[in-house]
Amino acid sequence: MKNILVTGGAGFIGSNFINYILDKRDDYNIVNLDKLTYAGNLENLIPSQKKQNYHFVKGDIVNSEFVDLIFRKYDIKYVINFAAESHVDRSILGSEVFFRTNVIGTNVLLEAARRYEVEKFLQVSTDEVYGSLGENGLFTEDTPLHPNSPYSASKASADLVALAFHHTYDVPVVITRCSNNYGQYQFPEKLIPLMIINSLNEKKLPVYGDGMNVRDWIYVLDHNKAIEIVFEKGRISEVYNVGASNEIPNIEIVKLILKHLGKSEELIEYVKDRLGHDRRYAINSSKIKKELGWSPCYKFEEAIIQTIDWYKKNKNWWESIISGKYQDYYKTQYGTK
Ligand code: NAD
Ligand code: TDX
Repeated sequence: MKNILVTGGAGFIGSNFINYILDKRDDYNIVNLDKLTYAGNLENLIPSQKKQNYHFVKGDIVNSEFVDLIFRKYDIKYVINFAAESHVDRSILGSEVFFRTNVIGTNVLLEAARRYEVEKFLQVSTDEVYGSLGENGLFTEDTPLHPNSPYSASKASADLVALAFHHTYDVPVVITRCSNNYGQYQFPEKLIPLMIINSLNEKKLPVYGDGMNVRDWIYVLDHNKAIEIVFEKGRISEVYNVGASNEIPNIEIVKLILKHLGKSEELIEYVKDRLGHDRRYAINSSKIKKELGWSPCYKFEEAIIQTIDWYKKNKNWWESIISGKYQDYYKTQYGTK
């Protein structure tokens, strides 16, 4: 039995990971440590909740005494760190909590990993640490770090802390850097769920700038399969890029959503651009493919339709989220409710 601390497991990618992994493995004992910020939602974990090898603990990764207690109580030997403040726009509105959770929190976990001599520490990172691309080229693992937003600067810092803990103390760290995810349970502040939900509600769809910024989209389960394989077979101190070679300008995604839902393109509203908006991300994943045998399984054309239909069918899930505090965020970010 592997005792694995999964942090941030009530968020979008972490909850999909836990549900996926516990469905196929009974040799993993998962302890999910999550602060339940606005982005954490235990409803995402209903498929896992009754399993004997799943445990939930509410807590903050920044709290070192509490983290220490969890490592001791559950005899933690492995860590997969998903916990983070994850939204670029919120980091532009206020960056402090990003550095607290993403940098200090990762440092606290690494200190505990060192004390308790963990056997592997997987840091879940992002392609945004590389900055922005021009019209050509792809991010490889050797692309210099050039984060442009407070969010990506905090994630790049966390990567450097993790690598330093390997270099200095031999903590067995491995890092994944994935491109933009989509799928079920994604918080509706992110492009795809926001546009789906606004379309369903016949609300305006706020497209930043000229809508031609490009993101490289991957289905969340393909990302999670990459995490599984890096966790099992990834070489210590290495970085693995993860992406599905699926570059799409934002406006095309927005139009695809409207078309599938049978809504008018008149709902599109071009709004003021995001500050410091990265123009293009695109990932070269040949290292993880060649070395570890991973490759994406899901076709964008099918998985995006499944995702749109999931939000259509699961109004209960998002209706409670978009009331209350989300409305305040929306007003601050978009100037309208
Ligand atoms: P999310 O915002 O949906 O979930 C984050 C989770 O972390 C939430 O459950 C939240 O409650 C928890 N959390 C936040 N602060 C915490 C703290 N101090 N202590 C404990 N728990 C805390 O994020 P996500 O989209 O699922 O992203 C997960 C990870 O993957 C992040 O590290 C992110 O940087 C990375 N990532 C995301 C994407 C993407 O497209 N969403 C792509 C690449 C990498
Ligand atoms: O209302 C919007 N209008 C708009 O045009 C929103 C929310 C976004 N956009 C644009 C900005 C980006 O070009 O859509 C694109 C995608 O935006 P987000 O969904 O906010 O994602 P992004 O900023 O690319 O970051 C995401 O991918 C990498 C995740 O949020 C990060 O956690 C991850 O690390």
